[in-house]
Amino acid sequence: MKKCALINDLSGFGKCSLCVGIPIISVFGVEAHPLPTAVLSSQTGYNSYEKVDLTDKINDFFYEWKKLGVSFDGILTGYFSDERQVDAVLDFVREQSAFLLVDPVMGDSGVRYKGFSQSLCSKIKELALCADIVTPNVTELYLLTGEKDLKTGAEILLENGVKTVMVTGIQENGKIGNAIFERNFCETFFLPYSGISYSGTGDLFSAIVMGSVLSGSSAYDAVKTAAQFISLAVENTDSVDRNDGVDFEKFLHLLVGREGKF
Ligand code: PXL
Repeated sequence: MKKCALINDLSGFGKCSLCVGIPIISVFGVEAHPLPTAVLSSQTGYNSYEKVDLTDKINDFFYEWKKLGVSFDGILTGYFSDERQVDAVLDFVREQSAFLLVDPVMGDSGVRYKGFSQSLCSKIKELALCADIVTPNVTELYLLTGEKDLKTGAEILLENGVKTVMVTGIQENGKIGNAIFERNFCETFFLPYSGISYSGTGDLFSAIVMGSVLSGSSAYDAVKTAAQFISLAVENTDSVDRNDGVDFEKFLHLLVGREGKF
């Protein structure tokens, strides 16, 4: 079976990060191997939460993985709570010849998430530039490139080594879009927008893209699969609080055996 390392946090409430990544990657028939960057009682959008930072353990975890002699087909990264975590991942990525998808988790709706300093964002940018696919939302693309224009921002990443840029959460004329940018190619897919931007949709997006690509789909088909799945899950979400995330569990079966085609 293919193996995917998932480097992300584990949050008890507010469906996101590893709680989303593990089931999604598994449903594609790919082994999910999590490495938690932090353990939280809930994601940081709630007013109060407890957090255990695992920065001091990350190199020990990688060391133990290396002793096992494992190699990965894919590495998917998400939330980091410290620059030193990103440095450890940069070393690990350079040692593996895995397909790298970096979800540059840094902010949303025009603001940085709590705890994301300028220097942490710069480190995440360094990692993002090593990636095969980067999946920023509109805010993160701006934080990565300083560009508000999506095409110009995506081109900066492409010119600096990224193969595919997928921009999520593009709001236009009451619709929500996801765009794919590659050298000399770009396309945006729009779907109806409910008006609520739920937490965790970025994590769903990056995990579905990774699962699709590792099961043989093109990046183009992977974006469509992710966008359609999230749209369906959002439409059928009961949560009143955006922090609770979307009810993706009800639709996991739709991804089984799809090989990236929804
Ligand atoms: O979904 C992004 C995310 C991931 N992990 C943690 C978060 C957030 C967004 O707020 O707080 C801990």
